[in-house]
Amino acid sequence: MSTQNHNALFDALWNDYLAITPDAKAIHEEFKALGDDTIINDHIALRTFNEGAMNLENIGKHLEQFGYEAAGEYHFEEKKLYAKHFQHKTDEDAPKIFVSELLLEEFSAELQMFCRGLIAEANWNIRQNGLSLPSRPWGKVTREAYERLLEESEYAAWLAAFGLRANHFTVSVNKLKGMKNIEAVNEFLKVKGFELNTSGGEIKGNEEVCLKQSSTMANIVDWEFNGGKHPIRTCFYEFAERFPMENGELYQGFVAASADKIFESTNAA
Ligand code: OOG
Ligand code: NI
Repeated sequence: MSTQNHNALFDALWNDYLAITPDAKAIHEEFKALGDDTIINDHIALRTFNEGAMNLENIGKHLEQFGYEAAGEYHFEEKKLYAKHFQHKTDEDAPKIFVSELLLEEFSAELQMFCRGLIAEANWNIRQNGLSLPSRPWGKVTREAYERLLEESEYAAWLAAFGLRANHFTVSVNKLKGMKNIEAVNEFLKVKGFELNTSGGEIKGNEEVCLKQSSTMANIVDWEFNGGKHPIRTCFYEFAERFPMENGELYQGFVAASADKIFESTNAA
């Protein structure tokens, strides 16, 4: 099978993301004004369920068509998630893709039943039209269903509302010309009035683990539910600074303890 161009995939994901993440658009403009005409993304992230045509394994196969391969795996016991990250085989500047999936069988019978309804819709849709990114292969959920899910899993509620789309893009701080490190990025964002995720500290990770990360809290946007609009957290913007390993190469993986806190950037206000 011939490899499809990943730039078109990222353009579609970026436009979809910007439309519901006004902070990302504003911050992107601020960085550009400081002299960075192109901003390189370190990675993006997708969320999914561990069952059906859109589980992590099937998303992985979809990403292979764009030249990506699996490169690391991560477990999140408390949040009941499993994740892998994917790297492009030849384009070193291509963003990595972090894909996590919700371990449905570890949740209540009620949550499982509700989510399996969404998955059945997704299976039908994907059988007809194939898997596509970004997409929400099921209809609008009700606000009541969303709030029931929130009680058990912020992740499940977010996924039910938004589906398969980039829940964040991540600026590569190493490649920013206008900012010297992640500490400077955070100071800049705070002066400009953006809300940062402080779970586990403003900066997650350190030089020892070869990765420092920070993120905004997801924007709050009026979202169309089945039954009407209601404001909820959409997507966030992340910043990552990578450090060299003992062999001198920049670390390219993720750090589960830090990722665990980054997930909370979409937690309810
Ligand atoms: C992914 C959180 C993990 C990272 O950089 O560690 C992550 C998510 O919120 O879906 O992106
Ligand atoms: Ni991330």
